Amino acid sequence: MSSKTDDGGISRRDLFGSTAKLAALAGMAAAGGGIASVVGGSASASESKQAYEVQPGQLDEYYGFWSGGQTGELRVLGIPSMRELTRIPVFNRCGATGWGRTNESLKILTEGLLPESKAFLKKQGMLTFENGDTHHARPSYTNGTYDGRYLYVNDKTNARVARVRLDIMRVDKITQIPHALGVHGLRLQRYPKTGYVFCNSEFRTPIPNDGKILDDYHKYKCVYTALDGETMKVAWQVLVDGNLDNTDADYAGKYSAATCYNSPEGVTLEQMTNKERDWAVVFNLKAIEAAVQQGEATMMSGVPVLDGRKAARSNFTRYIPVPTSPHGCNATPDGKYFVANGKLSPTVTIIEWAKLDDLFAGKIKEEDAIVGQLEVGLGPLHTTFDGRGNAYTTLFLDSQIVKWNIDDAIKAYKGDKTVKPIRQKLDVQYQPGHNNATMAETHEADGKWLVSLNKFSKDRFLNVGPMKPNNDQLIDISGDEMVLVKDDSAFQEPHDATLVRRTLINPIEIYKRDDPMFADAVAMAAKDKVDLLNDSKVIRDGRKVRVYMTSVAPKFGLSSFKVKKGDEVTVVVTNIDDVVNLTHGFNMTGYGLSMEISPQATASVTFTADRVGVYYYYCHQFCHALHMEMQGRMLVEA
Ligand code: K7E
Ligand code: CUA
Repeated sequence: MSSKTDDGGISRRDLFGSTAKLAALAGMAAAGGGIASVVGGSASASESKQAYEVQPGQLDEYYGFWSGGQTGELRVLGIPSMRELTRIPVFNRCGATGWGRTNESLKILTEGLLPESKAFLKKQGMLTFENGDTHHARPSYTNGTYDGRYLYVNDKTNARVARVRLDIMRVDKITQIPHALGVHGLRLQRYPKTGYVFCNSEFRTPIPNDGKILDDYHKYKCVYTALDGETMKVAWQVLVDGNLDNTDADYAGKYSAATCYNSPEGVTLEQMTNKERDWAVVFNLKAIEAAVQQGEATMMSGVPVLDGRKAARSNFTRYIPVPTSPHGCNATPDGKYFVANGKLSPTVTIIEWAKLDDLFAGKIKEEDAIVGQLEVGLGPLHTTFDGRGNAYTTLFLDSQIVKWNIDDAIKAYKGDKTVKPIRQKLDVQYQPGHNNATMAETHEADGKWLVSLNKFSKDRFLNVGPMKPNNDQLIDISGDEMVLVKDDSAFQEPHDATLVRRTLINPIEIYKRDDPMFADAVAMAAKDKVDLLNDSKVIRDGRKVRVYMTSVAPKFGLSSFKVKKGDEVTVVVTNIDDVVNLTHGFNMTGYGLSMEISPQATASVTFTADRVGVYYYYCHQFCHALHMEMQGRMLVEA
């Protein structure tokens, strides 16, 4: 597994010794030692340069897309107010929308599963996985900035990627990635557009994972996946060494990169961290595409797979040595560099995209692609940018954000002793993971606001029991100094957030009747010769019963319907109100059913009428003064 580049090039002075490394790990587990003092001047005395209060009735300047972590959902916030505007159900179940229970959502949650998952779930009596773990949510790009079409998000637990339609803020496709357990890092192709959704599978496994190889972990493999963001089908996979963590792409459509830990390819903590170097793996997209087109890939599970492991000596990958266990991988908005964040090493490593041409051509060595390595503090996890040449790195162990200048860091690495790249360190409360600044992952980075997503809140909020909220802090970065302006509590666990100028996101207010979300229900109604906007009627088809009804405040089109015990019943509700904000709901008592029907939408749900008696359905959205009266009865005869 060793290679000449493993220990080449970089000064050892920036590395932790192995003792300090384990102490750092212990610190991570125990929420750090204490609160670090402010280095390089406290900002607490400074005033925010911008208004951060958004007055009642005023609108925010940015959308913030928050991953919902272990809840499996997404959240949409307004920035700078930090008001939570909505939630988007993704991998979770949601009573407000019926996500995970309606026919429309179940189709999306099941159709992209791998055959082996479908078979497994069936035996468990489940239709789909019922949890998810979202870490990285990113809106789609055209020419290096957000285009408002889609947003993609990973499920680390079940190796899925979901696509959200930003016009309705609902998921429309979910794909499970083959040969992967735990899709963690996710970033998008920026140029010419998205394009690829790059997915890191974090855990090494036998491929195929069919039980023939179990404990022989040297035979495990890891894949880097490019999903086609339009078709949501896997375009290709590349086998890599080590465990992939985070990923990012350039601004030219030529390369992507991933941080990679566990170069010793162990399975215990000691084994995984027993080397001083891991890698930033870089991927040559053109070489990969050419090989796939020429049929050089092995087809596995219907997906072309190429070997980009070191031993294969391919032109698909290069392994740039960086200090052990790097974490965040962040491309600078000027398109020139990406930064690998040290985590166990107190450094960030700056790698120049343009040097990759020479690297893949064999003209330079791996370590020569590195143009800077700056000591920033303890536990650097993620870096964001202000578009003015500065970078902001979270220091998990120091509980700080460190602001540093990219050009100065490069000069210092070249030996210039006159520059001081570190501009400021600001305490945050506490243990930050990701941070992100407004538009920072586009060529339009504008350096106004930064959010620090802190894992621990300890003393910052009223005590809510042993499990505390996270603390998402808003920081003004528009001036020379960072100024902390706001705390915002968050339920577990918003790993990451993206801040997007509001003019780039343009959701609709009322559904169009030809929306693909409910195309199946519309087609079913057409077969039944039902006009969804006008008809409310029951159609019996053997033991299948289809109940069509309209909803218009404050009435359902049917005040009752009758079925027989054991019938398979499909209720289809169409909201014919053509009024902004006038959403109705449909809940069936005793049957565990709930769904949202927004203006001009159709929603449907199927169940077996196994409980005899009288059951009420009611509208669950307070839609009218007579909302309580918006109800009807399902009569189930024995
Ligand atoms: Cu650092 Cu999953 Cu992006 Cu958490 S990851 S923090
Ligand atoms: Cu419709 Cu309440």
